[in-house]
Amino acid sequence: MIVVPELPREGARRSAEARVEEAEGLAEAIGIHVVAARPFRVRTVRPSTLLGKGQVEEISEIAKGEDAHLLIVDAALTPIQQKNLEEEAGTKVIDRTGLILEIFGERAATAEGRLQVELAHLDYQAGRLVRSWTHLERQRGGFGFLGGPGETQIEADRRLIRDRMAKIRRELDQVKRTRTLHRDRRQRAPWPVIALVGYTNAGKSTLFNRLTGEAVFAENLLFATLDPTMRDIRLPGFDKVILSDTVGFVSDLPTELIAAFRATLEEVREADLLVHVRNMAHPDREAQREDVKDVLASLGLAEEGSPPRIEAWNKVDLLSEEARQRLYEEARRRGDVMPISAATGERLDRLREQMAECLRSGEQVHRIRVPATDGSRIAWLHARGEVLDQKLDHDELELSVRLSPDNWARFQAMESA
Ligand SMILES: Nc1nc2c(ncn2[C@@H]2O[C@H](COP(=O)(O)OP(=O)(O)OP(=O)(O)O)[C@@H](O)[C@H]2O)c(=O)[nH]1
Ligand SMILES: [Mg+2]
Repeated sequence: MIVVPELPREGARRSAEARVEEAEGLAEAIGIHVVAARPFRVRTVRPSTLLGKGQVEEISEIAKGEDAHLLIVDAALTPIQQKNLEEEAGTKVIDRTGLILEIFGERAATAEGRLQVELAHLDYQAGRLVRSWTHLERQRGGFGFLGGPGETQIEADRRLIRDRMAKIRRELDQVKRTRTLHRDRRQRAPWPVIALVGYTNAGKSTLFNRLTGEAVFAENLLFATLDPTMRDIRLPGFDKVILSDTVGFVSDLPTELIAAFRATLEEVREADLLVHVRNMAHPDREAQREDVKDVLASLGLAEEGSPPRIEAWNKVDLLSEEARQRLYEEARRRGDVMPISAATGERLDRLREQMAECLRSGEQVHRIRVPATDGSRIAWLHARGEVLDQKLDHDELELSVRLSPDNWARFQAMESA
């Protein structure tokens, strides 16, 4: 059963119904069969259980009546609150962070993704009393942290967890080095990169498939995509542009996971353009937009020099004619947004044009090699561009520099001079 606590400080940023629906979507994303889901308005927080005493009793009643084995609380619980709730409600309890970690645990497909999720989960677990979840494990099988591995963790003390975390970090470093090598190889070619970002279920993968002609997993499922995928696309005036589909964001994304996924989202950080895909048919689209902005900011993408952003206003096919016309109107005035439908293909040509235009006017990161002794050219690059990274490779200096198209052209002219 799912409980969505409406806390006093939260205000009315999003509707209770939409939160219930999202929580259900999250639970269903890992095959949990939901028997009851409802909001509870919390007027004053009872520190020991978050929810009020009467509310917990009511929840316990419903859980018994519905024969629910698991209580999902759509909030962040302290370890103590979680334990107290388990005792008072008579079911296992998992909070929003735990639920999201579960989903990521089940979905992460690459070695790196799995390591990162495990790291995030250990971090979360280190602060909690570990329980056994064997009933769920039997029900679902799979990778879930709810089960098997949890058993061994029961005996494990924090020290063991820390040792494991240290080991995972070392393995991750190794994986990252390999990946950087791959990326270097790709980036030496001067193709611009566009990354699709946005709230989970906004339609990023559907748009990705439309633009690339590929068939990556796009489902009406929260967190359908976890690992970034990249493909070439053609845009007007460009031989080749690389498009990247990425993991979707969600409100209250566990901080452990933000840290863990920073590396996976490196493609996003190094992109030349971010296309923020939004589900314009969602009642909480504005709140979702804020959530995405928050996550991007926490990834260091709100600073100057970050890639430019445009918004793809997706799912306009689901809107009334009148609402759709309003969006078209606004888009005409603004120029940095494009109403589209990834499902019907509506206005995708215009989105392509807009992306191309943005790339042309925007700055780009170039990977440049110059002889280490060529002080004047190195100084020029530092003066004209933003040097993101530089390293010495034998007697050459390899720099990642963000340059305007003008300066890039000037530099190339210098080089051939
Ligand atoms: N009606 C309509 N449905 C769409 C549109 N774009 C995507 N969808 C549907 O929305 C659901 C989610 O689409 P995805 O492309 O998987 O969304 P995503 O942003 O990649 O989601 P995550 O990978 O979970 O972050 C699917 O059921 C799509 O068919 C659209 O323009 N109109
Ligand atoms: Mg996706």
